[in-house]
Amino acid sequence: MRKLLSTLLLSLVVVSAQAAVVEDTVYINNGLFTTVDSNTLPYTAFNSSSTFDQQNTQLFIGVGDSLYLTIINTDTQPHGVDITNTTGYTTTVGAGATTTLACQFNQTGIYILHDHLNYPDMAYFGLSTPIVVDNFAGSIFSWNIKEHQLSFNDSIQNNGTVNWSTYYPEYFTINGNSNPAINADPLAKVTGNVGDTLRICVTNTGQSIHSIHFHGYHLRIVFSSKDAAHVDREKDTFSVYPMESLILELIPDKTGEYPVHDHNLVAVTGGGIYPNGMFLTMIIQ
Ligand SMILES: [Cu+2]
Repeated sequence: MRKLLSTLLLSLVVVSAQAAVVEDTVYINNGLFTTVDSNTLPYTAFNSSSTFDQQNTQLFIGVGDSLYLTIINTDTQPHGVDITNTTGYTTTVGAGATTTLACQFNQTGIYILHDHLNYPDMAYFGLSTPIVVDNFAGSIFSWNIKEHQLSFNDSIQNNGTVNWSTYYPEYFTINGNSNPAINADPLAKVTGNVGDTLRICVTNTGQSIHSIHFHGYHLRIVFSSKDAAHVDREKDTFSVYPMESLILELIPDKTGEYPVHDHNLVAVTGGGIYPNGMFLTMIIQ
């Protein structure tokens, strides 16, 4: 018992020694999202500067870190700020206003910073991005996966209502890009060497279920926001529900170029054209 206690105390000391204070600032910006076929749709994103970028900024912190987040709303309407699977971090930020949020996460996982007002409309409209909490020292890739329906974005931008039972998205993106642009994003493009341990964070901030299929490999589930019982399962296809997330681990044992795509094949299209959707390749050397 005493040994157990001292081991526990020791591990507490080790955890607190690693924890850091992280300060970050995100801007809420309204702008135009450009699709793979050069359509534009209204969009609102969390960005790292006051310039609109359709690629949401993602946050990465260690387990036990204290995150002091400043949120600056450059939009002309108020927005909500909330974090999935937490309590006590819910607030709002007025048009042109700034708010701060202090939070801490004590387990490896992914939480989604999002706008909870008119839910899920604004979260769908772009205001949803992962906060990855992981002390993993190797290569971490992170995919914010999403789908888009032009008419829904037009309607939300004009303060209209949308009928989710009629949702029929025509664009599918990872970190704001469709194939082939996904492959130019170092946060999305999985690259590594045989024997490396790679982690791939998958966060679905859309409103459709996405089923991600890895060719050539099985990956181990390190974290599942939806079902903790799935941890340690090794599979090649992973369903990710809306506003849910997974951390997957891959230790490649062979070289090659391996496709990854959404097994729901409409999600590999963009504006009806294949393969301009959720598709990338992993490069193992
Ligand atoms: Cu496949």
